[in-house]
Amino acid sequence: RTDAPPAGALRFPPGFGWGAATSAYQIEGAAKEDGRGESIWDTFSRTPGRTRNGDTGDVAADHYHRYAEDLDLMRDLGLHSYRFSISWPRVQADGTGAPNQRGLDFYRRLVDGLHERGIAPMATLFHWDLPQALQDAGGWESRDVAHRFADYAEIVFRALGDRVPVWLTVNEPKTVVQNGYLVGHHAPGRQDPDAAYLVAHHLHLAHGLAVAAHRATGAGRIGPALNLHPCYPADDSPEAARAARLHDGYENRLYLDPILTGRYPQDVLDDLGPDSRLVRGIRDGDLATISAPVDLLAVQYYTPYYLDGDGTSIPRWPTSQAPWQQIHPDGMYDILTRVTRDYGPIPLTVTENGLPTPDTLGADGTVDDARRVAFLRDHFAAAHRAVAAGVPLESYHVWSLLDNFEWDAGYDERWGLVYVDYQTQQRVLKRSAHWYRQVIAANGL
Ligand code: GBH
Repeated sequence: RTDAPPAGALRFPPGFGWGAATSAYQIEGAAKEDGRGESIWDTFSRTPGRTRNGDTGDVAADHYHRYAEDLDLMRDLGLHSYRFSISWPRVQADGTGAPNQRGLDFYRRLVDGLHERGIAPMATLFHWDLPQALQDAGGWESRDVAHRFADYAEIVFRALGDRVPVWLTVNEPKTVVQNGYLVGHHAPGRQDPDAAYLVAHHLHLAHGLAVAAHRATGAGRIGPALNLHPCYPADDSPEAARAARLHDGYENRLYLDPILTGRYPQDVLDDLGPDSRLVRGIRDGDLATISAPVDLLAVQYYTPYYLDGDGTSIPRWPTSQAPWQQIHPDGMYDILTRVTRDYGPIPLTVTENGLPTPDTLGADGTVDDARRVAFLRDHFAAAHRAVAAGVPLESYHVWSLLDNFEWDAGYDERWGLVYVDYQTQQRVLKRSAHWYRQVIAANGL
């Protein structure tokens, strides 16, 4: 193997946390077990035409049954931290009322298994699998759902207590807004811009109410998990500069500002107009709730945008197997340094970054994902430059630990460090996993 560069060429700070990430619906399967209710992703993926090949998360990587084996893989990799999400409908089948103990027990076993292996759990409360019953009651268009989320969060805080050192509230509210309510490629599959931005407000409110519940009943640290995108103007024109700035408002500041500054970005509010449901949906006190102090900010970076004067995103860098992803490692540096510059020295963790590759299991039993190795090496190096520039980055989680259900792309896109043969559920460490183990051991490249 020539993957390993000279040891110590790029050393991360002592104690830097190396991790990997997953989410419940994407890996667990066991869709009908132990009292789990249905989520909007069950409904969506079972609706013909919604996902590639009609794929669903019914079985996924069967992690619900194979979690002990997966914990051993994490230990073999040498992970310091594992980011997973908790399935709301496992904890409350209909999203309200008494907790389902069997659902909570699964996460207790998982968290205990992490501690036994010296791996720090990082739990996301919501990674898109809203209980279907709450969707039937209006979903995130309903302000009440934010309060139901806080109740759910409190149940989880009480059940897992001090065994989870880092909590994340809502994974990528923007993706719910854009893919769930604008483009419609994700559950609940709507195309309603006016609803979309009200949904953004209620997701922010859910975040803030969960932070309040955490201060009252939780332990450890808590923060939001935002996917951020540097937005570059495609030329030197003032039109392109303006378009990039507004796009930055919709992609980044609409999510960062309410939480970290207690204000919505005025350019976005102006662009939406005074009659938008977002503007009309903001009540007195909401922004104080939303901007309750957080302990850290989780950043997820996949791709930049490059915008011409019309605001059209134009391709500039090579794309991955995911057509939306342009590979631009400097974007990692740009977004981390920007967040620190504009929002102060809040502790940062990268909770997702990764690449899909068309992996196959070779006749010799290996999986050669050289492109993933190169991608991660370049992005780790960019993060290292950001740390050297003073960014308080404390950990980095690769998306993803395992190949899994990639939402509307189904099982076609493989994002894992670990290959999953879905026929047998056999796990095989890819070349990138072996390489990552060396990175972790060396604390650098
Ligand atoms: C993350 O989203 C998710 O948190 C994670 O669950 C997911 O598996 C991972 O990234 C990899 O995708 O259909 O053309 O409208 C990343 C942000 C937002 C990127 C939605 C893809 C769909 C573009 N994603 N977007 S499109």
